[in-house]
Amino acid sequence: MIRFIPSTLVVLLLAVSARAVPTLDGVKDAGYGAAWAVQTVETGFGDNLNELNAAYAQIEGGTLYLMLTGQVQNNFNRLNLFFDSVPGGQNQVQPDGNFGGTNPENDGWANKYNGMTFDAGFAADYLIILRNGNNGGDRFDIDFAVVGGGLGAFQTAGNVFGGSLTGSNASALPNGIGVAYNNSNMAGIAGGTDAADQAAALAATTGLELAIPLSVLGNPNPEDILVSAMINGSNHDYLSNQFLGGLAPPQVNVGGDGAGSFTGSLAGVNLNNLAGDQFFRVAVPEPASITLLALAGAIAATWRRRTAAV
Ligand SMILES: [Ca+2]
Ligand SMILES: [Ca+2]
Ligand SMILES: [Ca+2]
Ligand SMILES: [Ca+2]
Repeated sequence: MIRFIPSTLVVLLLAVSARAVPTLDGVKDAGYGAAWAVQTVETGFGDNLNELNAAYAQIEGGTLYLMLTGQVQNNFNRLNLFFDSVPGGQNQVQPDGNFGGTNPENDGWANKYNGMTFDAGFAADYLIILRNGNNGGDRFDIDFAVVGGGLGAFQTAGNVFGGSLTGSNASALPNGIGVAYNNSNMAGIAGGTDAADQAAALAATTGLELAIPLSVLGNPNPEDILVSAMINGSNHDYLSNQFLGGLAPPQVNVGGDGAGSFTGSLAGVNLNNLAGDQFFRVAVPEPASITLLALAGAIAATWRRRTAAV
């Protein structure tokens, strides 16, 4: 009895510390555990070309690892990830600093998103833009922007995989963001507008993987990080129906007006008018020493009571 309790604690501690740091390779690691968002709608942008099957997250050593299974087409369509991780931010997106707003001018995103409204409860603070295609050779590009940070508040890096659509780069941006892309998914959800096969979505294991230092996101508490992921056209002005959190089926592409029309901007998109939250929470606190200590205390108390009873 006396030896049983310490060994239980040792096993517990080993189990918690054994979770491996994800490998940045575009393949979902086992350590990610359950998905934080699963696709709800078939893709309107092409099966196995543009689809977001599910989202996984893990925080290790002050870095958020984010895995989105699926792919974004090699025609420079944009996979945009907005983060709400600190107080304030933009629930309705402003134009860039050259057009009366406060946003950076990188990639022309802000003036196309100008007027788009996120769901209530989401006010964007940061944006990561991912795209790939062939322009003077195969390439994969990444941007990071501080929403509301002013014209120059961004970083951009082109051809981060060295002449390839796919690969891994652990320091793609100067701020330490790493990215990997594996575009080999040939399963997951199907094309269409109806309800997605969520079991198929959960079975997909390849796609986009990011390593994001929490310092880049304002050093938030892990449970305070919200992500709104969406596949957009190459000019940031025509949204697909691929969001995480997902849209309610049946759902055509969102387009620029929320109903699939091209309008030249996203000003007509109000995500409050589309059912569900088009964002998900990354509720993955780091292994909490406080929780472990509390658990150890509870076990020790039980042991003392049992010892006293004997
Ligand atoms: Ca991986
Ligand atoms: Ca915010
Ligand atoms: Ca598919
Ligand atoms: Ca919504």
